[in-house]
Amino acid sequence: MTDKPIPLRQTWPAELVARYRAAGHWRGETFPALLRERAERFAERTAIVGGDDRWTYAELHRRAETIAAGLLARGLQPGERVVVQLGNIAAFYAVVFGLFRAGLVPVYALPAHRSTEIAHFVRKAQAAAYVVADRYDGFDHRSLAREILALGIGLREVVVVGDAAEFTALDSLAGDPALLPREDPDPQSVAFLQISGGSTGLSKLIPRTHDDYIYSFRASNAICGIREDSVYLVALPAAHNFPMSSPGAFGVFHAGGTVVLSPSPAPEAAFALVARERVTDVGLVPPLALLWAQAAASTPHDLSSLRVLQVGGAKLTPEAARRVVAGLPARLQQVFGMAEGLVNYTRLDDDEDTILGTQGRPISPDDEVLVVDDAGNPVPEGEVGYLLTRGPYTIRGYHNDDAANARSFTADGFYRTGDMVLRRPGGYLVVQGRAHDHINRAGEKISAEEVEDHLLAHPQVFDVAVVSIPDEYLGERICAFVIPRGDDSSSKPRPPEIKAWMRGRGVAAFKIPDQIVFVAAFDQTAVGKTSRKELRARLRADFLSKQ
Ligand code: OOB
Repeated sequence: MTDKPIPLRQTWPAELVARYRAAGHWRGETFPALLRERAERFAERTAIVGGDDRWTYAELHRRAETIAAGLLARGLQPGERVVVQLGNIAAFYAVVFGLFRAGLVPVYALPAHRSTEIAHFVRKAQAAAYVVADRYDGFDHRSLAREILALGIGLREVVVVGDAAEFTALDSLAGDPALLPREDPDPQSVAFLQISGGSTGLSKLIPRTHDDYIYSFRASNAICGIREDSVYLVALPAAHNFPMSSPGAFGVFHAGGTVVLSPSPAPEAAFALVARERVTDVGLVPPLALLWAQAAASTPHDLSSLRVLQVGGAKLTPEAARRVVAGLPARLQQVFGMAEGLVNYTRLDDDEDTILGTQGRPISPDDEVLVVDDAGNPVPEGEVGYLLTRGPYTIRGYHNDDAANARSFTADGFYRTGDMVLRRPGGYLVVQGRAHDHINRAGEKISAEEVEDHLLAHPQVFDVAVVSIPDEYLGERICAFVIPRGDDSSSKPRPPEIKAWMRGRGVAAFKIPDQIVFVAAFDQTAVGKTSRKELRARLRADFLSKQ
């Protein structure tokens, strides 16, 4: 790649750095040191259970060291970025800790991502390498790797877990330990790039530092009661921020507990693991929590080890919360978080009204939360406004995206979350929805604009508006209103064809519209005066009124 690498940076003003350190939030911990120390302290304890793998802390550490030296021996340079697309397999954590150890920077892709998303991450992060599983969920990731390499966008190395074909096998990596950095990284440096839910267009890259991220899950551990004897089930995709750090797998590693990986979040797969491994904690999105609560009534598996059931990623309504509480033998904890930083939890000892009716309050006394009106002025407590936040683990800017940064951050460094909330006494937040068009499909965030962009490329699509429609199971589903090209109805494409065509463009399956509605025209009277936001709102309202 000829482009000069854009440096990874995430900086807070000096007075805030001093405050976060003085408060003991930022302690100079780093990921390589974290694993090394846990491997000393908890050497023979089980760190990870996934498939046939059952690794102790010593084993995880040994594997990470080997991967780190092996990647450097392959010519990767500290500071370079590596897109990691692995499912819920033990190797995910060995790879990620290996990258940290080598000073390489993981970029977390989800298993569902396809060529469009992966190429975007490689370009935006200027990634030098891509780590994939040979196959996951029936999909051959090596063919995707071939496609990305053929684009000639700077990728030099592909590492494969399993059958590597022409690529480098993870298991073959080896290198002289002398290649490894002698010192731990700067705790203020960027450890990895997480991806945003993508409220407009494709996902943005979120640089998180060692200090800020480790603080977020160490403090989460205290709130969620994660300890050495905790057994945490990763049911959602391991690369997502929720099961990664709220308190997630990293929280559990910090505490010396055990992380169990479920290949699927469905009750059939997960319940057997809960019973066999005596799982104590799990995080789910609302539709899954409802499914679990329903399936628990008739399962032969013993779920009595469950202590805390966390639900987040999308709104859990009070009624749904009641059903979850009634159906499962665990305490409910609502989690309202974002990959950009801020995470809110209901506390385990909160009263029922708070647990059922709010999305919790921030982790940190130094999380600054503002709820403001259109003009940016704070609204009174109990009134709905836009949520802005700043604090010791919330980013101050995206990587390599000036336009998004200008939009998403205020001059004094508050992140505009895009969420509408109201604040109750005690700082508890109740999420009301999104300020801008974006679909929260069972916790997967989808940009209406991104889907519209794809559909507009279809030769028989004249215009399109993509909206979220309330859905009993998913929370929201994707509905595309399409004006076909020409007036010859025989040329009108059929919805399955449009869906297949979009799949063929190499986009994650969760972005394919669930429903396609053909319309003759969008309201002509307002043409030119209507923003897409208003158009989408009107189409949604019309559609729902006819249901
Ligand atoms: C989590 O992170 P992201 O980055 O995938 O999505 C963040 C967005 C929030 O801005 C909000 O719109 C929505 O997801 N959200 C919720 C919610 N939790 C997240 N909306 C309503 N109620 C909730 N409980 O989704 C995430 C990151 C860390 C922990 C948990 C979730």
